[in-house]
Order: sequence, then structure tokens, then C-alpha cells
Amino acid sequence: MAKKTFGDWMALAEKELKAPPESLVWRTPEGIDVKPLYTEGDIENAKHLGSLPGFAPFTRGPRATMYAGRPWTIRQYAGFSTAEASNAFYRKALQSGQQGVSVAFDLATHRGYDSDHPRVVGDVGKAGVAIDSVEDMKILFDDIPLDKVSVSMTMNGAVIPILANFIVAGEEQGVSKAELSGTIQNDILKEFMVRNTYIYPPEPSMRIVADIIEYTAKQMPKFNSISISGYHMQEAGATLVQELAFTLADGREYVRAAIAKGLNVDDFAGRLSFFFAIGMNFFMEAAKLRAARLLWTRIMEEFKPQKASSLMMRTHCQTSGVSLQEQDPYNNIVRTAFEAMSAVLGGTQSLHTNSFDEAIALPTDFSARIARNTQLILQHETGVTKVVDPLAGSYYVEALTNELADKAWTLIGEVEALGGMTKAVNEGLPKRLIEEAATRRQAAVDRGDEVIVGVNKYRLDTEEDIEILAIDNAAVRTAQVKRIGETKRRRDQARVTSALDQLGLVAMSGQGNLLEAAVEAARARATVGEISDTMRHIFGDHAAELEVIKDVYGQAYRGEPELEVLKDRMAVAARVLGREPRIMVAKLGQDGHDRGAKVIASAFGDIGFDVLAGPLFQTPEEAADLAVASKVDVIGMSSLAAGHKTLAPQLVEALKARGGGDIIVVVGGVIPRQDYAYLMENGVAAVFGPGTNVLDAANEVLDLLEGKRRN
Ligand code: 2CP
Repeated sequence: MAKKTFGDWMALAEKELKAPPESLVWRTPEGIDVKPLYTEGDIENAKHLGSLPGFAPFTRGPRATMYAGRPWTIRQYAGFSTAEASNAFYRKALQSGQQGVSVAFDLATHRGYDSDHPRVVGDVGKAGVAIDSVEDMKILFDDIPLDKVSVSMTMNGAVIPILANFIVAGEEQGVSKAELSGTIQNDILKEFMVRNTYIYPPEPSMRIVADIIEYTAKQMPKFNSISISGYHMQEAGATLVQELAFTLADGREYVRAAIAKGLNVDDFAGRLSFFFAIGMNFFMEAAKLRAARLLWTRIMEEFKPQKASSLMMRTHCQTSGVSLQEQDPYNNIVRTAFEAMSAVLGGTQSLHTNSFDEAIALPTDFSARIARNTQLILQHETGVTKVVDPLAGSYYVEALTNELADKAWTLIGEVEALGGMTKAVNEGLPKRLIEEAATRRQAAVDRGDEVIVGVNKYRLDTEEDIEILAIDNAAVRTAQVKRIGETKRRRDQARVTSALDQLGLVAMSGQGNLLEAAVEAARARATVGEISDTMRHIFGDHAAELEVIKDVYGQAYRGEPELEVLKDRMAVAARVLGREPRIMVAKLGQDGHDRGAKVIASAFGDIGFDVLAGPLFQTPEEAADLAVASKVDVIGMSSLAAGHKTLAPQLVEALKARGGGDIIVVVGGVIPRQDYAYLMENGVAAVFGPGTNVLDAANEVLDLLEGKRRN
């Protein structure tokens, strides 16, 4: 039989489809046209083909045998309010098959505040563990042998005191710093772009990164000095090309900073590590990891290293948080399993699988067990570990690998043209592109162009409540405040003062190593807040400029009746008020997750609201001052870090105390349904949980405004 050609297939497909096969092309958010069929012709020009795992450019994996030799590390990210609770969780998880520890700190710790600081009343013990000094750190790792278990710590803002405390906790456990293995996130550039747990301005922050690379290169050979992270970019709405390009451009910037510090590239490059998100685009995510390794080798070759390991990308992955849905939440188990499989097919070294309830609250023991078992089942039951890079040679995956690499390389070139990532971040390019992508995606979901099962299609008539973990924030804070008091009473104050003075000198002079100085301060029992403040006094605080994207959401809906009806309502409201209804989008406490707030601000702006985007990290009182002074009609408070039950009632009270009691307060974000009644009883007019359609929310806000006018 004669071999069929691509042309034959086109003809057959057209007959079957009764339309040209081109109509099946799927344009992804990356601008990649995914075709219904891939053939040899699609990889003819792909230059990356033909390499082997373990050899540069590592497209097929950093190790020769990959999981056949050793499976990826099951490393679940977790932190529960107190050091005691977190320690118990880690020990149990390690006994149940988890292979490494990954610490989530609370937001007060991230931002360098001790638990007794007045700005963090609503944040202590929320979304992670509160660590104020070595005393807490020692409890955190009690009975966990730090010479055997590798520890990842997600810390960027207060990275100096936290790493110093970790080193001292190791010392006091009898483990020298040379034996400590693990990873510190230490990736500040993406904080300025998307994650917002920075403390100091970019320049001193980059020095901190370089000092840590220097210290670990010289004294902690088993420790990964950085986890260069694209994860939070994708969470903030970045396309996979943006995630890839900006992460690699960040990596290049850190290498330059370390070399500028006088280090030899081979002394530190092998201990740089990466971190990516894995979302629902199954094959493209696997291709992304392959393309990432390929491009990293290309970037590192510029620095002319001698060691092969300096060209090698090793990465952690986490399944996507934004892909988790509040509606019909058990679906999230399925989503996470697919994402995990994709990360593994892409060749990750370490993996976190999300718990199904994370769109709603912190994981429970039950949900954490399922998440961990998802990986254990992959490792032990599916056979995926037996063969290295099983997707190699797939026309589709190789074509995607090639196209992602090309597109990301072009974007990396744009960053270079601006003078590198620090400059691009200062100019706001990555942030703007990511926010535009996020707003476009929200519109696609709201319009139903992108289907999310159980959310914008196949929605349940009634949702069952699931068991969620509630944290008694006040009790955690009281216990922490007590321990800080005891630590301060017992320490040698003169030693603390002298160590902090020395740290201040190192910070001011630009000479010496900040981590080295902080280790001595930590030994003396200086607190995380004291060490951070010593540097704050010299480096200053970073305050982000807020920019609201315009006309992206509106563009997606242009001419649609739903939007036009809403705009007519807006026009009526504006006539009655004598001006456009004014809404302030507020982020309170130390919760810097601002994707939701940004999307709402830009969508509401396009709908016709006069939007005031409040600054990050406000106290409820500061937000109330701004709202009253700006004469807003509505405050939309966005909460993603579980502080809503403390902060929303405080905001309502603060408004009343300032004569702003008639300002309508609505709350949106990660709010468990179980908390709605509590919030409404405490003065909140409406709650918009995950999966809310923005146009529906705007209509409801208008209802509230009209109700207010009628009363
Ligand atoms: C690996 N090894 C092997 C093989 N594979 N040996 C023989 N044959 C093989 N096939 C060796 C390695 O050389 C290494 O030893 C050791 O086994 C461990 O392997 P690894 O691949 O280095 O794994 P790892 O120790 O788990 O390290 C993985 C990473 C590390 C990615 C390099 O940076 C890491 O663990 N990152 C985790 C980051 C994290 O958890 N972040 C949390 C984000 P040697 O070391 O001696 O070479 S939380 C996110 C939230 C959302 C947030 O940020 O807000």
C-alpha cells in the first residue's frame, strides 16, 4: 500500500470534519497555534533533537538515569501556625513517605516583623509558621536530623535572619553548616514582579542575594543558594512563555551579581536551582521544563564555566494553585494528579502536589495525605519512573519544546535590550505583561471561552461544605509574644547589641557578608525583627508603585450585551451620584498576593468604576483613612492569606470610627464559605469567593449601591 502523505490526511480530515482542518487550530495564551496533528515535518528544523540525558544541554534531563536511578524528591510545602504544630506535621509526613521538608513561613516572618509587632496582628501564624528567633527554629526541627533530611525554606524578604537562624539551629543540633542540605528561595526579583514579600529596595536586595550565594558557596557546599522561581509568575497570570523567559532572565541576573561579587562561576553555578509552576496545559508544561533546561545551558555557556554541572538546570515544581477551584473541590485531586504527571514527564527533581482544599483554606491532615499519596502512587504504581524522558521524540512535544524555547528566547532578548532583569523590573515590563495576561485570562474564563469544570460549566446545584482547618490566630500570637519575651529576658543583651551593630556596619559599608554577620546575631538570640530592622534602618523600605491595567478586560467583552447592560446601569449610577461610583481595592496586612486585586481593579475600571488601588500592606486603620479621605463608595478588600476574619471586621470598625460607616465593604479572595456568615454579621455587605464572575460581582456591587441610595 502506498504511504499516505500529509496532504492525504488533510483531505480525509476535511471530509470527516466538513470544514477545513485549520479550523481546529487552538491558539494558546502563549500565542502558540496548536494544530490537531503533528508529523515529522514539524520537527525538521528543531536543533535541540538528538541529545542524551545527563549531558548538556540537558533537554532530556539533568541526570543520566533520572528516576530510574533515583525518583524525584516528594517535597510538600507546609507550615502550620506554630513551630510545634509544624514540627509534628513534618515528622509525621516523613514517616509516611515524604522525602524532604519544605517550610512555609507566616507573612509576618516573610516581611521581617516579630509576632509582637502591631502591624502584623492579623497575620501571625496565618498561611505558615511564625518564626521569631532561633528558639522557634530549634523547635521546628526538633528530632529531624538536619544532616540527613534536606530542608527547603521559602523565604525572600527576611532571608538573612531566617537562613542565619537555620544555620544556628543546625549548629545547636550538632550539625555543622557544611553538612546542611537544602534550598533557600532567596529570589527577590520575582518578589518585585509578582509575589510582593520584599522588604528593602532592589539594589540592597540584590546584594543580599549575592551575599547568600557567596556564603553558601564558601561554607555550605550541600546547600542550594537560591530557588529561581517562575512559580509565582504563573500564579499571577503569566503565560508559560513569560514564566520561562522571566525566570531564566532572573537567573542570568543573579549569576552576574555573584560574579560581580568576585566569585568564580564554577564555585556557585552548580548550586543554583529553579522552581516552576505546573498548570493544566499537560504537554506544554512538560515541554516547558525541557525547554527551560535547554535555554539555561545556552545562557550559562556565556559565562564560560569549566564544570558541566554549572550548565545544568535542576528544578523543583509545584502543581498550580490557581488551577484549584472552590467549586466541587474534589475535582482538584484530579487536576493535581494530571499536573504532577506532567511535571514528572518534564523531568522535575522535586515536587509539591497541592492539597485539594488549598483554594479554600490551609490543608488538613486528610487533604495533605491525598496530595502526598498522589506522588507515591505515581512513583510506585504507574511505571513512569522506569524510563528516562519518555516523551522524547513525540512530534508534538518536541515541536512545543522548540517553539517555547524560541518564543522565550525572544522575550529574554527584550529584557536584555532593557539592560537586564533589574532594569526591566524597575521599568515594570514583566509586571505589566503578566497583569495583562492575567486580566485576559479572567475575561476568557468569565466568558466561558476557557472551560473550568464545576465553575463556568457543569456547576453543581448545591455545594457540600468540606472540613477545613481553622487557625486560632490570637492564640498563636499570644504564645509567640510570650516566647519572644522569655528569649529576650534570658539573652545577653550586650552581645546582642554588639552583634547587631556589627551587622549594621556590614550593611552600611558594603564590605563583608551580611549573612556571616547575621549568624552571630542569631547565635546571640537577636530576633528576626531586630535583624531585619537593623538592615531596614540602612537600606530603607521598598514601596511599590501601583499601576492599573486598562482596556484588556473591556476589550475581551467589547460589544457583548452583558457588558453593555452593566455599563448602562453604571451610567445611571453615575448620574445619581453626580460622578462615577468610586471603589477602593484594598489589600490589608502582610498579604501581598495581589493578582485578584489587580484583576478586579482593572476589570472594574473598564466597566466604568472610578478605581482607587490602595497600597499593599496597609493596616485596617490606614485603609479606612484613605477610603474616607478619598470619599469612596465601596471598599473591595482582597484577602488570600486567611487574615479576613481578623482584618475585615477591623476595617468596618475603623471606617465607623472615622465617620465612614456608610462605605460599603465587600470582601473577595480565598474565603471559605463557612466564614461568610461571620463576615456578614460583622459589617461586610457581600463576599466574593474563588470562581466569582467579575461581571456578576460588579452587578452585585451596583445592587448594594442602589440599595444604599434607597435607604
Ligand atoms: C538525583 N541524584 C541522583 C540521581 N538523581 N543520584 C544518582 N542517580 C540519580 N538518578 C542525587 C543528586 O545528585 C543529589 O545529590 C541527590 O540525589 C538529591 O537529588 P536532587 O535532584 O538534587 O533533589 P533535591 O535534593 O530534592 O533537590 C532538588 C532541588 C532543590 C530542586 C535541586 O533546590 C529543591 O529541593 N528545591 C525545593 C524548593 C522548594 O521546595 N520550594 C518550595 C516552594 P547531591 O546534592 O549530592 O548532588 S513553596 C512555594 C510557595 C508557593 C511559595 O513560594 O510561596
